[in-house]
Amino acid sequence: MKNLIIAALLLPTMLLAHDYTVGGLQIIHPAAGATAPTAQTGAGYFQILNNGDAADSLIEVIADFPRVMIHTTEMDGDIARMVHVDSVEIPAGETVTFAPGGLHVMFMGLNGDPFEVGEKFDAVLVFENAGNVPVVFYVEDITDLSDHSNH
Ligand SMILES: [Cu+2]
Repeated sequence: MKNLIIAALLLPTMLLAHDYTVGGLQIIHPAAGATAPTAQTGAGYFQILNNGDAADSLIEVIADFPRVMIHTTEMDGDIARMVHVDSVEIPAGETVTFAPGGLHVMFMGLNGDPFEVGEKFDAVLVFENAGNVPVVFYVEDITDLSDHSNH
């Protein structure tokens, strides 16, 4: 990840909430959880507010990893399972939260380059109506309750 750090942003990340507004959508604080050194996957989170009059859908996330997917977490008895979702609707007037234990973006194929606190990386959130929204994920110390060992 080191080549993706944005050198200009050297301020303490914990103090900086960041957000992006496009049309009626507001994307709040994209953040990814720091991973173990050998992790193959990392997870990203944010909130999306839809202040507009029409629903929109997050249909894809693009970033510089071998594979990026939108997942949700479903409970199968006591076992949390990852389920791939094709799109996430953001209804008008509502907020959708990506958070540990629920919806998340899965960055796959870290291949020995783990997410470390303080790093940042670029991504593009692709919405059906709002189009491509470039964002920066901040890597933070986020407790991930879900088990990512099997994908
Ligand atoms: Cu996942």
